[in-house]
Amino acid sequence: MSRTILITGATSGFGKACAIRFAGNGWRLILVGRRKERLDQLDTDLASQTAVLKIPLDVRNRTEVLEKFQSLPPDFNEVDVLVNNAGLARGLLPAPECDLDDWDNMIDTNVKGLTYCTRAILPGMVSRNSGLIVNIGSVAGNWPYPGGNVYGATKAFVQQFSRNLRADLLGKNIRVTNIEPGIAKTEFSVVRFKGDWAQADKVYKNTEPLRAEDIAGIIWWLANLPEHVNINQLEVMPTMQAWGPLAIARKS
Ligand code: NDP
Ligand code: 8X3
Repeated sequence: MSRTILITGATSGFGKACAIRFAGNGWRLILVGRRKERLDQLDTDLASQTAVLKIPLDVRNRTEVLEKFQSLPPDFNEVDVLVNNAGLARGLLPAPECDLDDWDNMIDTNVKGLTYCTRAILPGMVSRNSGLIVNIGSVAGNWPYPGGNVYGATKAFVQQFSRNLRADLLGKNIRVTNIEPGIAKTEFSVVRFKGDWAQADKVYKNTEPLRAEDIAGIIWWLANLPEHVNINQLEVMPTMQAWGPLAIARKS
């Protein structure tokens, strides 16, 4: 029987690439995102390859997440892989200048939304004693950078939440992996810079970032590892990215 993957943030970037990768291999898809027209388009594109269930919702809506994820139709209610990918950065300003609405948005989506999705899907995995949860963290959860303030902190939450899930699930046949990508060309920067494509383009100018398909390939690899193997965390950067020196303020 074909297996089922639930992908949050399937309308773009990593999530969309992941949907395409798994559809091509016959997995049933549960696709989640706010932009319904994009879910419809993906459904149209992939319907010839596999069965698709579209769930247009905002992961920040706790009631809706729980309602929809806990009443999946019979063909889709055994989720083998949950990809907690929906997320965003808003702004790159220093903390004293940040908009609190942006901070709320990142915390509500990257932290709270991710926990709602996980909590809704976990009991089914536990009762079947089988499953894989792939959380999408970030290098920003490991390494601070100017303007990363709340975004990086939400991804540090994802890292520790992933590890704590492993601790709670010890003895069960359920795996949890936190993927921590570096710079990747998706709609991420357009969202971070609130629709300013010129500013977003500068992020990727004259370099070779990761591609969404690279992350989809890693998720595919994770889903096909032997069940006794758990990758706890996986930090991945493009070859053209590395660390800089620590910053030092000097008196003039
Ligand atoms: P994109 O902006 O291309 O995709 C983000 C996806 O998240 C979209 O499908 C969007 O769908 C969905 N999403 C955002 N907010 C919500 C919400 N409230 N409810 C439901 N879905 C939501 O960016 P990426 O593919 O790059 O981002 C995917 C993940 O990867 C994020 O968690 C991001 O933080 C992380 N990441 C990205 C990196 C990068 O450089 N690109 C590097 C490291 C991590 P919709 O708007 O339709 O709801
Ligand atoms: C996205 C990567 O470096 O822009 O999580 O924060 S970065």
